[in-house]
Order: sequence, then structure tokens, then C-alpha cells
Amino acid sequence: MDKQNCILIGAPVDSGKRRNGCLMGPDAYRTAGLIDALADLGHHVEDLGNQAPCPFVPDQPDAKLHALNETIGWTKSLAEIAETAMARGLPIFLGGDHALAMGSVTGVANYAASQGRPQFVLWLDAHSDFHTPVTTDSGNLHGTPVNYFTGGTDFEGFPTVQNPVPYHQICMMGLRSVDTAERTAMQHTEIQRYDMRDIDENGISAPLNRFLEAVNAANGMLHVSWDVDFLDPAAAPAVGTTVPGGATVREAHLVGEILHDSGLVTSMDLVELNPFLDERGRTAHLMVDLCASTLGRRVFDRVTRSFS
Ligand code: B3U
Ligand code: MN
Ligand code: MN
Repeated sequence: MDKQNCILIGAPVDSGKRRNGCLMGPDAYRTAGLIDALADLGHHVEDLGNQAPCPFVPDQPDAKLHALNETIGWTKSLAEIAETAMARGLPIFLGGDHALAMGSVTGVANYAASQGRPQFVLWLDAHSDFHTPVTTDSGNLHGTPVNYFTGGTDFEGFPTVQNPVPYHQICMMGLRSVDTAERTAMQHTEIQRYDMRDIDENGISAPLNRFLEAVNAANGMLHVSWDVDFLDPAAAPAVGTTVPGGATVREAHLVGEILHDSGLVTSMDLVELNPFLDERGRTAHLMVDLCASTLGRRVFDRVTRSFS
């Protein structure tokens, strides 16, 4: 991958669920050395600072859908920022919870469409986040972004998705907590989904490389959404929704390294870090290291596959 113009976008979204703390994420990444880590790899780094949602009517605290208006405000502001940042470099959204992907993914997909290129999404997460505001039991909108940016229709009040990401251009890896309504809805889609059993039986590199071949063949743009809970909670405890049995540190670094070598990544989210739940910053540091792997940090140079 050539040297990039990395555009850091602080997205302190905390409206996607009831447990607070993800709003501290962007500053935790900065404190853990993200800017230096990327600059040391030779990238130009620009930090746009922490963003704000578009103005919104305050939400009722006891509503079934938690903080709906605030989440809509974030979706609007982040989509706009994502689209304009894409024209200048590689945006990295520093979450914030996963509701931020309603804005980041729809924004980058609008940019891809303006370039006549297809948008692909790699979703690294214990959860499929494929609920709608109607099917969610928890009322937490961080469980809904994939349904939204694929053009789901039950998102009243949210901006209309101009360029929905087609199902077959999405790959989910790390799945181990999928609710019945999500599973039923996903069964009728061509979303590529790999649960932890797949990874245990076949490893993580073969399916990832297959997906990247498809991105490359289509001259696609690739958004990578890293949810902290993709990782096993023993390695990454700073997340509100821990699910045991997740990816190891080694598997996650391998994903980052393969992504880097592909040269295909055009935008990224780092989401769900809750620094309030961290142990001496170790989850924040791990996510910084994974981001660095995805942007070219390696132990030794080697002859690698390249898609470009
Ligand atoms: N599917 C559950 C749990 C969940 C989704 N995303 C996270 N947790 N982080 C829900 O609440 O929708
Ligand atoms: Mn998620
Ligand atoms: Mn998750």
C-alpha cells in the first residue's frame, strides 16, 4: 500500500446503547499513540478532532428505541464528513459505538458511487448488527447499522440511504452472537458470514482472501469496520458487550496484515471501545496496533500477494 493521507475523525458516538463510555474512545486512541503509530509508518496523518451530531430534539430517556434522535443526528453529520474525507484520503473513524457506521458507511458508499465504483464492507464483529428499529429487543441502535446501510426500510426518521451496499459486497467475520430475528433476515441475503466455527475449522486467511479477490475483481472500494468485540474479551476487555470465544490477537493481526498487503482498504472504523472498562489502556493499545498492522506495520518485509 502506498503512503496514505490518513484522516482521523473522532466520532464520540455514545447513543447506540445504554451503557455509557464509548464517547471517550477517540481520545483513548490518541492517548494510546495512534497518530505517531501511523506517522512512523510514513503516512501523513491529519486529525479532524472530535465531531458533533447535527442538531436534534432531545430524546425521551425511557423510549423503547434508545436515543433515536441523537443517533439520527450523528448519522447525518458523519455521512457528510465521510463523503468529503474520502475525496482527500483514507478516513479512519475513531468511535464511539457501532451506530456510527450508519453515517460512515453510507457516506463512503456515496463517494464510491460518485466514482462509479462498488462499495464493499468487511464487518469484523461478534455480532451481525442486522436488526431493524422494529426487530430489536434491546432498543440499542448499535445493533442495526448493517440493515440500515443495505437499504433496510424500517428506519423512520433516518436519512434515506442513497447508495445501499448490496448484500453480496459484505463479508462478516467473527460472528458468535446473532439474534433469531437477525439470523432469519440474513438467511435471505447473500451476505458472506463466517462464524467462529468457520474460523476454527478453516482459519481466517482463506475466506478473507476470497473476499478480497472479489473486491479487487470489481475494482471496489473497501470499508473495514473493526468492532472491539471481534476479539476475545480476554485480549480486549474494554467493551460493553463481551462475548467469549472471539478472535485471538494473532488472528486479528493477520487480518490487518492481509488487508494491508491487498492494497484495497479505502476507509475504516474502530468502534465500541469503552475506555472506562479498560485495564491500564491495553485494549486501546491493541486497537492502535491492529490499525497499524492494517496500514503496513510488519516484523519483516516479505514477498506478498498483491492485488493491484
Ligand atoms: N444483538 C443484540 C446485541 C448486540 C448487538 N451489537 C452489540 N450487541 N454490540 C442487540 O442488542 O441488538
Ligand atoms: Mn458491532
Ligand atoms: Mn459487536
